[in-house]
Amino acid sequence: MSTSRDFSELTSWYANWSGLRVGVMGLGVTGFSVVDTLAELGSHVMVVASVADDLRIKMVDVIGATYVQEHPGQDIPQELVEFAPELIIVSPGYHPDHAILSWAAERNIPIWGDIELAWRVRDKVKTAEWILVTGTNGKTTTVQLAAAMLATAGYRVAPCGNIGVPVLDAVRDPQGFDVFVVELSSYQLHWMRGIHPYSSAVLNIANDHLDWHGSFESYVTAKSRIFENTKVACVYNKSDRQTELMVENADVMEGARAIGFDLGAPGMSDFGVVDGILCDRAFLDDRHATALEITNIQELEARGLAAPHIVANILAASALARSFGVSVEAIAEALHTFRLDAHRIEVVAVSGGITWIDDSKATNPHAADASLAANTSIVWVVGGLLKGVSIDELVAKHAHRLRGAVVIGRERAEVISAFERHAPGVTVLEVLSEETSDVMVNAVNLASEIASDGDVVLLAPAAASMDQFTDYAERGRLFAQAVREVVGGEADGKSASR
Ligand code: UMA
Repeated sequence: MSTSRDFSELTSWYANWSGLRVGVMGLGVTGFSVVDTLAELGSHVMVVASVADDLRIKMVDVIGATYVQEHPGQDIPQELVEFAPELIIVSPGYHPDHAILSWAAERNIPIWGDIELAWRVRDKVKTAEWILVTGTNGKTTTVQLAAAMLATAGYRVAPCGNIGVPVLDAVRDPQGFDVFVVELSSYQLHWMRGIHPYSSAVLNIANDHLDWHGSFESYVTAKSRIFENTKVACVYNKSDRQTELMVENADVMEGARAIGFDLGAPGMSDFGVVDGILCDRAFLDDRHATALEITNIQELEARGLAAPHIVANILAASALARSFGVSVEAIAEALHTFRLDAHRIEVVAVSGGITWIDDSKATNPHAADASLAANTSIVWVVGGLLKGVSIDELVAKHAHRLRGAVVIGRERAEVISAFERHAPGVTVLEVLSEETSDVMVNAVNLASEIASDGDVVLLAPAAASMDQFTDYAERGRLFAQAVREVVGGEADGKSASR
């Protein structure tokens, strides 16, 4: 059963994957895309997961792979040991210290993420260029913006990756794509090797997922991989020195340029804002003396896209699109019809002078910080899974704008103690029920006890949702539903400014 496989040759869909024994970890959307791909390539596949839905387990059987249930804390499954995998492909949600991964590493079994497999087999239909996007916040919006700009310019484009569509699904699309815009999480970047992106962007870096990565340094190290081997443009945030350092330290391809963006006036090779006009000073011949106008803040205001963090996302996406040759006219046209997803600073109701805002997507303190900073008199609905990140600094920074707080989530004690230490004058109420169906109804009732005319009730939990909800979308949806039931009011259908 010893391995004689030369992995350096497995760099094409048409290479010899046949008979390769691959252990796949996880049977969520990623794991299934990996199993399905490898089965099509003729590999022998065993997929291991602690829980998986019945339909996926059945489909694994139908396509001729084997599913093995793993019991965390117990020995490596005997079936996997006997299978003797030559390669392990791991889903992003697995912690790198997982027992099976340690077992594989001790045996020198290579471990890849799904992104590496997708890169190797990307020539199945048509070899698309890859544009990569990461950052603590704003990834999905930036990916959607860049994809919309590229599509308006006439390219066949696939937004994929952490956004919810496995890259392997895009690779296997029968019509093929010209370009992928890939959202990458720090989990995916941790395992990523050997990718040569066309352009890549890091939007911002703040504390998040520290429980997974162990420290801020290793989180940054994982994120830094995105710039490796970039061919054309490394896009970084001029207001976030960490992202600039990441570009400076990256091993990029000859000729790749560093392109900065932020809300200030752009230097040469940057994107920025002058007198309310968003400009490109990077992709034009005479960038010493001139700049190209992309759009202006007034236009963006009319479409609910003028919040500072959204403008920053627009500048980053424009930089990526311009690096690919998209005209400024096509970018402006794409912005004309672009709409933000739900749960991103969405005004769900205005009633009795109180504005109710759903920013359930604020799953970490960095995102919640931007929401809080945009308002002056706030009743803050906060709490959830803190992911090992302290909320203290955030509470201290915004205490002066808080009329009160309503604390949700299972880790309420930590949140409440942050208020006791850093905002002792602020009224803090606690949602005691942990039933998914009750949490938001209780939260909205408590918030209406504190809020009065002119206040904003802001759901910006600074924490993940999975302790009480399926995901941030369910958390936001139940909040909006509770607001409508308890207080009524009109929604304006736009994003609020921060
Ligand atoms: N599993 C175990 N044990 C573990 C971990 C996972 O058995 O310790 C199994 C589960 O039983 C299940 C499977 O693994 O069978 C789930 O795998 P997964 O957690 O990697 O999730 P996927 O369904 O494959 O979705 C992943 C991303 N999820 C995570 O990174 C946690 C999705 O991002 C992504 O959209 C998808 O791949 C396609 O690329 C979600 C996310 O929350 C939206 N991402 C985080 C974020 O954005 O903050 C990083």
